[in-house]
Amino acid sequence: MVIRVPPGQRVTEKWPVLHYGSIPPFDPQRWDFRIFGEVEEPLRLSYEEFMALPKKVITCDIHCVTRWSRLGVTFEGVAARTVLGLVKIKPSAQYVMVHAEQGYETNLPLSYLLEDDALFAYRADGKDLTPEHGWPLRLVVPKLYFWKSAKWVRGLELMAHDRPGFWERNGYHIRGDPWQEERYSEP
Ligand SMILES: Nc1nc2c(c(=O)[nH]1)N[C@H]1C(S)=C(S)[C@@H](COP(=O)(O)O)O[C@H]1N2
Ligand SMILES: [Mo]
Repeated sequence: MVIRVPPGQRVTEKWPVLHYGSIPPFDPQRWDFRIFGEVEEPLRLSYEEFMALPKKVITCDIHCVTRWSRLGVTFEGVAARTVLGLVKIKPSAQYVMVHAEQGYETNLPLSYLLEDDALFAYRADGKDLTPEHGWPLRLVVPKLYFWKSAKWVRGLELMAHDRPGFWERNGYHIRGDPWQEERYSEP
């Protein structure tokens, strides 16, 4: 049997809503997605351009650091790999800061976004994402705790050195691997 629930997690059938701040408004005319930092040339995609990228569907389990896990969620969107394939990444790039609406940001090693399960999702379980779950676009990084899966995502900053994001500055682990129980940073 394959063990699907990381240590210290409880499975929930519901999908809790969890975020800091309020649900941002969405205006497709003003929305853009930017890739900048350690790239040969920064990129800006309009909403229309982003939505024209090839689609991918994944099914994965999600694990929140507050100890709920939801198993077998199907997400539809654009592979993070596909999005990153649109720029020339400098060899110096090792980490990424994921930027979302209202200044939310979260950091992760670039390697997680190049795995084949990392996705920028606009649908979940066969329906458009609801605003509280990140409409119009959220990141999904199944191999890390769910706080790394930024809702209302607007861009990626490639970085040579790691830098803590919002929750990471507020006590959460710098990496956040649920299988290693990397929940909080050492006091
Ligand atoms: N923009 C943004 N994304 C965010 C957060 C947030 O506060 N702001 N919270 C994170 C946390 S802690 C979790 S557990 C998940 C929750 O996603 P859900 O509400 O779709 O379950 O979103 C993550 N993405
Ligand atoms: Mo979370």
